[in-house]
Amino acid sequence: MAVPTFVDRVTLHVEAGRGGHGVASVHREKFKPLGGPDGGNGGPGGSVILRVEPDVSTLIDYHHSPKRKAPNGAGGAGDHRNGAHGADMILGVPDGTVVTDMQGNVLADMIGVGAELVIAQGGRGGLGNAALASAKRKAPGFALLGEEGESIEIGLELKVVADIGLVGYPSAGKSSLIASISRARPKIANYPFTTLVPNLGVVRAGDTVITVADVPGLIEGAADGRGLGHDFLRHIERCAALVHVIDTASIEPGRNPIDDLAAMENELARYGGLEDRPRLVALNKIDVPDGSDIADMVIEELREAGHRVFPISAVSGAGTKELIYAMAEIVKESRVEKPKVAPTRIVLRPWAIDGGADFEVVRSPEGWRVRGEKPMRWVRQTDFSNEEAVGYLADRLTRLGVEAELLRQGAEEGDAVLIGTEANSVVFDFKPSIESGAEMLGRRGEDERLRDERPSAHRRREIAEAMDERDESETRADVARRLDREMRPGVGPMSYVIGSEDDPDWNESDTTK
Ligand SMILES: Nc1nc2c(ncn2[C@@H]2O[C@H](COP(=O)(O)OP(=O)(O)OP(=O)(O)O)[C@@H](O)[C@H]2O)c(=O)[nH]1
Ligand SMILES: [Mg+2]
Repeated sequence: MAVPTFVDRVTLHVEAGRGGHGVASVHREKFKPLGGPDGGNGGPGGSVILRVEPDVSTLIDYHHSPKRKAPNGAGGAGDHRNGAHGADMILGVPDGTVVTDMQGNVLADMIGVGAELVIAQGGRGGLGNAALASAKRKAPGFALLGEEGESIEIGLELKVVADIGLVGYPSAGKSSLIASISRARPKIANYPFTTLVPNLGVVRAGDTVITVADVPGLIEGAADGRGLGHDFLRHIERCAALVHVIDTASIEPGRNPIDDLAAMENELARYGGLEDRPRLVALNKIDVPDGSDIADMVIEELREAGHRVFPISAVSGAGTKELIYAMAEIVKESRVEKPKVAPTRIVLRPWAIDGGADFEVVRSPEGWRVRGEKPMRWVRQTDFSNEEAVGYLADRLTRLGVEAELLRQGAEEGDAVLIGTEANSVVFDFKPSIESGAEMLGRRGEDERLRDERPSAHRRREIAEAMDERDESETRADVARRLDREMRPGVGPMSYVIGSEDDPDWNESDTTK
């Protein structure tokens, strides 16, 4: 089998980047071993974004590599350096791509060049300890973890966006017609099912520009899977009108324009949903003498039955102008009725942002289950190997009112409290009102030097003292610079990661306790 060049249905697994972790770091200068927290934040992970691109006409790329992951955010660093953002991953899709979840629910119908869908949001970066410092917690010895990026499996299905769809038996001349009236150059041959994938052509009729889709041929029983089946009819679902291309010169027994038209209508009816679309009938191949005779024979009957009929020749071009103008008229009318969606740069989010209460507490056999966007996010951000970080989580939950709600519902000390998804939750022992931040602070929080005097205050005092003995010509800035030179020769500010070997307070026994 030939290698496919057009694919209109794929399953794609996308994963956004994880956010970088924040870092717990302390600023250090030579004579100021504890300058304050300076750990930077992690960068957010890249999101995965689907975007309608004008030059993409197939989903083939995703057929070849059906897994895509956006880059992670970088971790924060000392000296207030934030981690780099993970770049967003933009996945180009053709106009008319329908995005579904694996249950088949439509998440978005992507129409119009530039339409965007953030399909997987990058994880937030974790805050570094500098950003976590507060009046109560001046030098946090922990940082928040970056969060996982969202990941989701989706279905992409292309439904071509065109104004007019050409339908007809194989070899009726659909591809020949589109080649004759537009610059599209589909394959044309005298064997059935030459066309295996839809072709789009742009047709001009005066000042109206319309797009025409040529789809594979239909045969009787297509709805039962005969021929190419009728799956590809999805590519004419969006069309404002259909043009029946009927072969007047067919030599196959049992074929004639009247029966052909009835057979096509029958298949369209079995596919369903296209009943309301206006139809035009093109009797093709009138350049062939037999074809012209047959066209003359049936044209009145078809018109009497209410059809708008156009005898044409895709090869000679006869009659195609009238057909084009009739197509344009219908399209113009439908555009007036249903004006084109103007804003193309819509950013859609498939998941509603939690709008209700911040959390809820429900009793389950395993214990008290806390549900809610915030508590779950906070748990994900918590480094459970760090007691102070766990204390910070407890504080946040208390401030949100989780503890009060647990007490109100009758939770008792020692009860299990679960936060997270059913499959993956963190279990706590309920211990009401003990873990307020100040008490939780470990060794680092006890460092009173930081409390008495912030580094800037200390420096101001140093400078003020030196000002009394300065040379006449020295300004305050000169004094400050001289002090820096004298007191910190050759040593610029630096920082160390808490718990690392550079941490002056670090020793083995602490980390193993
Ligand atoms: N003489 C004549 N031949 C035509 C005309 N239109 C198409 N043909 C011929 O009919 C054959 C089939 O034409 P295609 O355009 O490939 O037909 P199709 O409807 O696209 O067929 P499938 O893609 O197989 O469904 C080719 O040999 C064409 O050259 C016409 O107006 N006059
Ligand atoms: Mg064709």
